[in-house]
Amino acid sequence: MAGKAPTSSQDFRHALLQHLTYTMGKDPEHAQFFDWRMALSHAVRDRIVDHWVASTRKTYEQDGKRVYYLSMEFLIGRLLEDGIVNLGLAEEAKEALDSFGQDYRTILMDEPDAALGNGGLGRLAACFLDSLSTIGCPAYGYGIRYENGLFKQSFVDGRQVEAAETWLQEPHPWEFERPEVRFTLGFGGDVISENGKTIWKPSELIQAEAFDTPIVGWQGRWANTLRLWAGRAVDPFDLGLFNSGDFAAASEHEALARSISRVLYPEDSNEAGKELRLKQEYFFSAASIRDILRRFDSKHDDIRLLPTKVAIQSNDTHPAIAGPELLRILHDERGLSFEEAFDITHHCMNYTNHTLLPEALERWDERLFGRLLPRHLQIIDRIDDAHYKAHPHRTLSARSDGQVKMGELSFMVSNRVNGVSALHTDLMKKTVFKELNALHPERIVNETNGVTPRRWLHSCNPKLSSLITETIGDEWVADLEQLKKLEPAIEEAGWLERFTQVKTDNKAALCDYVSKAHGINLNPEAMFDIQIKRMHEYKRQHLNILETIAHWLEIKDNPSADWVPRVKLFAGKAAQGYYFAKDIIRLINDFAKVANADVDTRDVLQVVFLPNYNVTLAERLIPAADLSEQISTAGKEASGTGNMKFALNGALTIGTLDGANVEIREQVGADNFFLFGMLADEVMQRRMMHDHAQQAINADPRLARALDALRSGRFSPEDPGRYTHIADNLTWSDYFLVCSDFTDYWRAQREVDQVYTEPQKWAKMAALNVARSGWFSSDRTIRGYMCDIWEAKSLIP
Ligand code: BZD
Repeated sequence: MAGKAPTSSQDFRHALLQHLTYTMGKDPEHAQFFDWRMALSHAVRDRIVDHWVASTRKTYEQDGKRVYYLSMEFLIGRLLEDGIVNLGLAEEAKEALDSFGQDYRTILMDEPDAALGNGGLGRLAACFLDSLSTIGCPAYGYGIRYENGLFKQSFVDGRQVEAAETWLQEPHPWEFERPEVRFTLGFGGDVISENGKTIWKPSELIQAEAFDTPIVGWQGRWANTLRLWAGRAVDPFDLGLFNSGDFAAASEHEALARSISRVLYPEDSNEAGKELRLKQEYFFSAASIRDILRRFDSKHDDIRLLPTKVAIQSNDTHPAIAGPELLRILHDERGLSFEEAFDITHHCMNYTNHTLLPEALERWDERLFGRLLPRHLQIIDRIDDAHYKAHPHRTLSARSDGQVKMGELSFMVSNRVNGVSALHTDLMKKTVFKELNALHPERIVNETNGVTPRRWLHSCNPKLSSLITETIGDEWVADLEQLKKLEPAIEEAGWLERFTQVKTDNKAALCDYVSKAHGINLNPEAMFDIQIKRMHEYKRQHLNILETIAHWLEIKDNPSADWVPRVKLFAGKAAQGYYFAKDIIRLINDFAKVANADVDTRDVLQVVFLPNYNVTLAERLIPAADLSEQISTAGKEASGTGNMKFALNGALTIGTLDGANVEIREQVGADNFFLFGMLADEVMQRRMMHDHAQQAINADPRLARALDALRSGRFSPEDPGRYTHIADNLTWSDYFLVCSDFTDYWRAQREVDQVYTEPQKWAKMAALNVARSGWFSSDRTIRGYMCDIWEAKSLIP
């Protein structure tokens, strides 16, 4: 049956049994969850492959423009349910498993979560893959097949402990190894001149081998490819060394080559400056460029047509070396003039910026860069020279102060540069790319992020999805703006009650999970207030916990008052070397221990930090949220995408005017959003005051009391000084203006409490958030890229 698409439950049952028997070599009597999951995955995969082959064939036939999305990260999570849902096979799969006495959910949950990304940037890439396939835009995702994805997080005495992630330990059913697609890449060595030609002679060679994963869109109308590269040695095994008894040295080349695709570097890691990271960036960018050219060459003789067939998107600057690499091949290897090579490269390349934080803008020491990529450093100098000739008064360059600046380089090489929310794009023009924008005012465009409704509503929230489909039909899944049609229903008798019931059921399901997985019983009647994201000072998880501490102290003053019960949930990972962020995790855990044990307060306030945040945990938490915490310092969060997922699932946002919060508030209406805090320009002004934090502390006794509680050691009696440095940091430096925003945050939180006591009002606001979040579909974002940046077309008729 393999390769033939099963249609009915009967067919599907047969396909399942075939794979269990012939792919897994198991008898149903003895099959484990793993065997059933693999058999199911293969049955679904066969069906996907049919669409995949048809799409690939059509792409070759039509020979239109292809989009290449280069990203160091694809945070794809689990794929089985995605495949089943997109193909509309859920009923068939359930029935087939049922008939063998297997539980569908349990089998789905057996799949490891592919965490090939750190956070928003990687998850955005995964949502984009889903939308590209749903829209039918011929596209390839290119990245690295990390053997170890983002670390697993656990807590020991409240502290984050990291362990290696091992998603590839079990066979991965979704990928196809392509041993025939291999490219040899070089590092180091010399650049020489021969007969007037410049030739790079690398001293170290490595191979990149392709692994393909089909990505099927909604209703299987199109499927694209995610191609991930794995490092391989050119000569994997030295028989001479082995025979001489040096077994370890005999395989050393292979071990070294594999290390290039071994680990995902964590965001903000102090280690990120290491040579291996730069090697990873060149490795996957160079392999992808070769693959793109090979595909182009198979159909075309005239390289000048490249920009009509190829649009390359660099997801942040991590793949920025792809530009100089393409230029090098066109100029050095194919003999085009530098100017022509640059022109072609420029018309193929585009760059998305995801941060304005100066410390996060990628820069490389020019000595390291020149040692690994000597020819590319020369090419970057020529790009600078050419830019200088065209714009003699400019002061910026891609290489200066002993560094190679990947943001500036990307800007100069790219045809279009985009920000990820309206505010962020505006700030990009005013700050980091001010000078370059003045020279190239047409280059920067905005494409506000979005999320795929298939995963982030249809799959993760089946009850809300059913209610929506019953109310307005099912076209919303591929056309999310249709959610607007819910608005009249919200006014109808009984609808809001059903909507509220869905939330109640989702909260009960989360309580059940937390109880089973962690032995903690949450109060299902309470408001579920959730902050889930990477741990970072600018995201201000410490503002949240400080306000929670202040609130707890007030409850303790008067335990019998009429408090609105809350469950505060946190989840998120801190980079291994980011000690302040790790201390905030520990503080939340330490405080939770004290507060959750306090008989005076525990009925109205519970605090839980759930370990090992990943895509799967987000899928459980978001449908159960009442309140979404989006409280970054204005001007610092480029967009956010979690904020969109929460609104789409009927949570209300408490947030600053930062990133895409601005557009969420515009869409859902100011009345349906709890706004607080300074605006981006007020933040900049306020920071100029040397004593901004002390002024804020002096003006707000609640804040002063919370900071005193930190200093007193109340939450860490065994080590009273543990959090003094956090209190000191906030008092004396407070770069992210936690203290200055505290009072208004407190005010907004009390407004939240007030509205929560009026269930009708709350439910209506939440329902309006769902109805008005259609614009945040990544389908809309991808259509924007196709039109404004790539000039690409859908091949679905
Ligand atoms: O990108 C995030 C931004 O912080 C979010 O505001 C935004 O919504 C998303 C998507 O545009 N940035 C990241 O996730 N960045 C990283 O993960 C990262 C990874 C490696 C190195 C540097 C940053």
